[in-house]
Amino acid sequence: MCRLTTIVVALTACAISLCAWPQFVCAIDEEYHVNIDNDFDVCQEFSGLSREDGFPSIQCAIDEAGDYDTIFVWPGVYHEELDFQGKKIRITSGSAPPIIAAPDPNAIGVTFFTGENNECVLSHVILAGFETAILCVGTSPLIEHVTVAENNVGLNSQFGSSPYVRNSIFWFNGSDDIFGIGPVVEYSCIENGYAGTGNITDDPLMENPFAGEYQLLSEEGRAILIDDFDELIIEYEFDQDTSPCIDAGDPFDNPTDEWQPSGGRVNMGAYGNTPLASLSLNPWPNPADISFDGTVDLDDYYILVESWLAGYCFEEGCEADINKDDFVNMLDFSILMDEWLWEAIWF
Ligand SMILES: [Ca+2]
Ligand SMILES: [Ca+2]
Ligand SMILES: [Ca+2]
Repeated sequence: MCRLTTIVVALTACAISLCAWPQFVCAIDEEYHVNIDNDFDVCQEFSGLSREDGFPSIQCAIDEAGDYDTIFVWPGVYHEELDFQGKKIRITSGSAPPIIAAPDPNAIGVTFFTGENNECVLSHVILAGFETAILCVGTSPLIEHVTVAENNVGLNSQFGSSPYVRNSIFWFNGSDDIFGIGPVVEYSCIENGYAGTGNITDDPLMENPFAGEYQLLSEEGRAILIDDFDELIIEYEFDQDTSPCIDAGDPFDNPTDEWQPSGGRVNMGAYGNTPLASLSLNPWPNPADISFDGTVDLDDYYILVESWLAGYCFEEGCEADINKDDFVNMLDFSILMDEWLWEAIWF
């Protein structure tokens, strides 16, 4: 036992010392940032380690990243063709989903042709204007919460590929949304239709996709990003219609990144499962879960008791008034006790 401990300590010390040498790449999961506001031609002038010092293009970040790193792309329109290079990385949004737009009409948006598997993830981005938005050649990446609109082909899957697409929207693509054999598509809105659990073909009612506005219409509220530097500030516009893609994502996904009312279920598309998700007309699945975290337990108890003792609610909408009779009292407390230890299906 003593010898084993010594060996472990020695190996750890060795690993630390090896990490000090630049030729050894150590397995530290890094977070890289991409910021379109930085000058486009000079990748090397930026570290990519913060939003302010973000790389000027997404491909700069892919080139720099190693396996298990995450690339946060900050808002803006990026005219690029991307190659994942077989790296086990996640590309996602830093705030409002970025638009990856075709630099020319023959361009391919994102190419997976170096053995990518489901540890290679593209999420929370919009792909628009490409000949082919996503091309898989013998690969099986995970593609979730993307909006793929106004391309010729949305996803082209070839040579034994089996990409897994979920919680996404494919709309206004000229010749086909999903082309080729092998894709598994679930909880997605596909204009031309595609077989798979939870898929729909209803008009997603995006705000104005031809003007670059891909958010989902909602009578309850469509988010407008006011500021995302010091703190996230969002205001809401109210529409005449509500998108069928709201609360139509995978019901087993944790929806708590969406602001309330979220309906307790993620939305499809690039904005789904982010603070900028369009708001829901559906109630949270259990009104006794006052804290909206998916369980009824001490969190909720403390909020209720605090409001009860004070004689009023602290939080907007008075969630502690579980039965909505304008009082926080024993009736609400008894509902909470009845629901004690309830868990949402995604918990
Ligand atoms: Ca929702
Ligand atoms: Ca709770
Ligand atoms: Ca009450």
